[in-house]
Amino acid sequence: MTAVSEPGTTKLQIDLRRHLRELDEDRDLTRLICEVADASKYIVNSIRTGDLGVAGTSNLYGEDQLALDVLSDRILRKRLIHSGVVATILSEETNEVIEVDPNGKFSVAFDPLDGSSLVDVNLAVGTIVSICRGGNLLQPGREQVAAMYILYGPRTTLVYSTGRGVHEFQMNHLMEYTLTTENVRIKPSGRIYSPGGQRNLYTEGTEKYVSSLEEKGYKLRYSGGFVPDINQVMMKGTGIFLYPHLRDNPHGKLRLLFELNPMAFLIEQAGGKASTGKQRILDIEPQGIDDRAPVFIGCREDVETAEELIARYG
Ligand code: FDP
Repeated sequence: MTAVSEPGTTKLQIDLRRHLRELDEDRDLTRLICEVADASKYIVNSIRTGDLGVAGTSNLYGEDQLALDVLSDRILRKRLIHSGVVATILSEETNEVIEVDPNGKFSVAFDPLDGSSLVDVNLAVGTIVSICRGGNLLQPGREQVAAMYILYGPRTTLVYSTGRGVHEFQMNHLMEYTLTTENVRIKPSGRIYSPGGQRNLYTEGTEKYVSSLEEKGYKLRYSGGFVPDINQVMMKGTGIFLYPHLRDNPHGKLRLLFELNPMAFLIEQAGGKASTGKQRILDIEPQGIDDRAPVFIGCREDVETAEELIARYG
């Protein structure tokens, strides 16, 4: 892989488009990633106006408001449709497949505002995007050509990979994304765990797993937002996030096409691992756009320990 700078170094002057160009990325893919980045500027603005946009209410001027997740969906969808390079899009918000252009190069699945229920309590939320070649959305995650997320926290950051490492950018005062960390790497094991789902519904394997982490002194860090929780693992370079199969729900909660595939792609690119507890997330053959799966994602050895305990105890 040709890196723009040495691993671990910081270059504030490189913007997203230049980074993609210097890595010699496909021009249409560059365009698509930059369209998503541009859309996120409008999304962050909507979040920051403090106008919570509860659907069915009106704003100061008596205009009808859109819920923030609906608004974010419209912003992103419009940019993707006008990019000129997209064949098919699918949003977590509307759950409808939109055939944009049969000659388009890419299919895009996205969650425009993941964790939107956290906006009104002022916790971090994010946008997640998965990009595959061709118009077929139901491809296993290993076929993704790129994945990215944008985290709307105290700072707005964008993390992307086109299969050549994982790179982090930060939005500056001009609302441009500039490179902050190139070639993000995750350690083999960690000291943080983020457990989703109700503990009293964990299976024996997951319960033994979480207890083993606690015995080893792992600290609990769970925000309830998938993007900030994954970003924590990514940027601290350590940790494990799980949203497991539960006794009353063997499929888990998180959705394969919009959440798990893009995050698994990014985490693997950074040297981590992502598993259902039984198989690699990126090898799952999707059966439908609603597919969900349990997930153990983060430091490689921590995911492997989960797999061992689940194989033994379920
Ligand atoms: P949310 O329901 O608030 O939209 O998949 C959505 C998600 O949030 C993830 O962002 C988050 O990791 C998970 O669900 C949280 O689920 P719990 O509320 O069950 O913890």
